[in-house]
Amino acid sequence: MFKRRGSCKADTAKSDTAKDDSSNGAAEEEKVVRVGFSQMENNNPWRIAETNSIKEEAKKQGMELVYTDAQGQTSKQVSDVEDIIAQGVDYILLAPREYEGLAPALQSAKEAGIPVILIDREAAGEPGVDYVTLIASNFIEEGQRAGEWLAEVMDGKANIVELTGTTGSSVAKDRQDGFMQVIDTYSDMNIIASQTGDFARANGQKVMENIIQAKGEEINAVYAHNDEMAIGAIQALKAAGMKPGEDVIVVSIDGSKDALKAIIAGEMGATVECNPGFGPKAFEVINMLEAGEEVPVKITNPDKFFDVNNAEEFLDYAF
Ligand code: GYE
Repeated sequence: MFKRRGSCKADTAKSDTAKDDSSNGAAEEEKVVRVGFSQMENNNPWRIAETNSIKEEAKKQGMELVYTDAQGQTSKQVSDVEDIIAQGVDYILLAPREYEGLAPALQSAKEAGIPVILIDREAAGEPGVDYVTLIASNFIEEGQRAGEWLAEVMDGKANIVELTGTTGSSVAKDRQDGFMQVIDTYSDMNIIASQTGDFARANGQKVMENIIQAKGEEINAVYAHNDEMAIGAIQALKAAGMKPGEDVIVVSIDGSKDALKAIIAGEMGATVECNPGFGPKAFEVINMLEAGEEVPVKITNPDKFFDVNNAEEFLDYAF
């Protein structure tokens, strides 16, 4: 029998009664679990890897996936979630583009009695009440690790360009905060420019081009909130006749295949891993809810760290 959503406090009594009713016999036993997945965009390899991981795992689990892509628009993502709710799914996997912006979607799902599992970013709400759990990396720690590596390599002295992620996202805020916590302890580690590249390669390149025009040779380090923007920045540096890896040390986050290749080529210094393979964990949580088990309100993914010492070794592993 199904003990669907047994541990989610967001449940309404009404839906529990309906779902827990095993008197329907065989029909109920065979019911396919339907999962909505609201993706925010698919504009970089990290997102595509995450989408594929969720799709593959849904298939493996024999569950039906109702999938939407908000194409980088927070307002579309809110209406995507409404559409998913209207389709009467059993669970929603939500990768929220913005922290505050997706709060209304959490409320709509709560009103409909559909448990939401947040993946990879946070949205404003109370864990265990407005959503079941958040599966994500520790973004503050990612920022700290990038900062520590940079401070060591630069001997505590650097003029840093920071390329930030999507404005209003929990991840961009945390990666900035974590990095600053470390940088602030060094008097000669300074951010000389900080602008958003929206987690995209082309934007990272464009923003970096402008910053190079303003700051030129003053720049000797780049901290990008993800690999795509770091790679865009490397392209901008090269186009301006500067040597990434020599004149300018680049550190970022994600651990993509392209980033590891850039490390091997000597153009990128290091990248903190942020693994996009959310499928297995997300569906493990769904299975736990199906079994009526208690789910922790936060599930933190472990992250590796890649630099010149292990980039080659992990090239196949990377997405
Ligand atoms: O680092 C980035 C993506 O939310 C953790 O978003 C995720 C970040 C990831 O677009 O590449």
